[in-house]
Amino acid sequence: MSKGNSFFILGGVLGVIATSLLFTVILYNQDDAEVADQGRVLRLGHNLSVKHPLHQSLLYFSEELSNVSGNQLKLEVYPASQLGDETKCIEQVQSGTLDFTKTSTGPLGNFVGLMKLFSLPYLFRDSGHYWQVLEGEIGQELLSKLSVRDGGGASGIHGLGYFDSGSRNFYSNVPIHSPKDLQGRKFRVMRDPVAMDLVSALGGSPTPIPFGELYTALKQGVVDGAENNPSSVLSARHHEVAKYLSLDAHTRIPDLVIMSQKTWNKLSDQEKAWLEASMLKATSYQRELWKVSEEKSLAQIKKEGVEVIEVDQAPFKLAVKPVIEKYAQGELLEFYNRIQAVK
Ligand code: EAX
Repeated sequence: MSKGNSFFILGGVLGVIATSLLFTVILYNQDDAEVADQGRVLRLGHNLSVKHPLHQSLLYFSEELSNVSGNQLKLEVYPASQLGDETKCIEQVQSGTLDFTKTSTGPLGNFVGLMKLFSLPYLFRDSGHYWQVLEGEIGQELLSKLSVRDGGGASGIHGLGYFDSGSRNFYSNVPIHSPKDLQGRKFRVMRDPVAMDLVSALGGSPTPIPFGELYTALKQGVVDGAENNPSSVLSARHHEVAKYLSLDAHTRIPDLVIMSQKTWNKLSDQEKAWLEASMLKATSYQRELWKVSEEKSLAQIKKEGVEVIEVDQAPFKLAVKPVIEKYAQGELLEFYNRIQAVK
């Protein structure tokens, strides 16, 4: 090979390398431009209606996130069980096919046993006690424990923050004044073993049904009643098919915004900070909205013909004691005692 030829070949090779490098740089910059332009889009699925204050709070969370990140991190909210009921959404979050869900801690107890704590009857004295615990050291500790599954190891879930979900009360097609009125009747519960035991302890038959299917179940008489807060009753129009609501306030189970640990791990520190800041704002927004909504919803369902019954809570508290004894064991008992000690 002559000197001239090898120079020619070398020149060709260098040319190809330079061209590929140039294309790589152009393509890389284009990718970057796209991320900057469109932002990262995450998805959240939940089971409540668009009329529910929780949905409005999630939209607020999404707006805050777009604002604080200058549209670099966005959240799409899919309501009304479009992406599945609560348990299905938790499973998807765990496996990483869904980024976020808003769920009651009720069904979460099947994934992280410690969450059953929140389903214990009369755990909190009132709304003040509830928020003092959730916003304090105990609440934050419990939130971080969501990432650990029973017996150690990762759960795949990252807890982001609590929302108010008020107290849960029985509503039915018959008036309930005391536990004996539950006898021989079927009550819908979440997919939550503690809620099942609670209804049984009061003498009723617990029937787990996804929230999105409950209207039909009540209408068709598959169940005689259910238990929830006034905002959920009204926004799902259950008051059309259950004419009595008893203010027994047997539980105060929080709603939670949870994330897939896989998604969380993919985010930059900046993105994580944006999420935390928006969640904090959404939490205070939701608390205010909740207070108004709870009162208004109760007044509205009364206006639409529901009889609201003030009950003596004492016989309810007495009947559910064995449920507390059954679940308050080990670590859960430690948290139970710490919560009771918060004044
Ligand atoms: O998270 O299923 C239920 O009864 C829950 O209260 C509802 O999904 C709120």
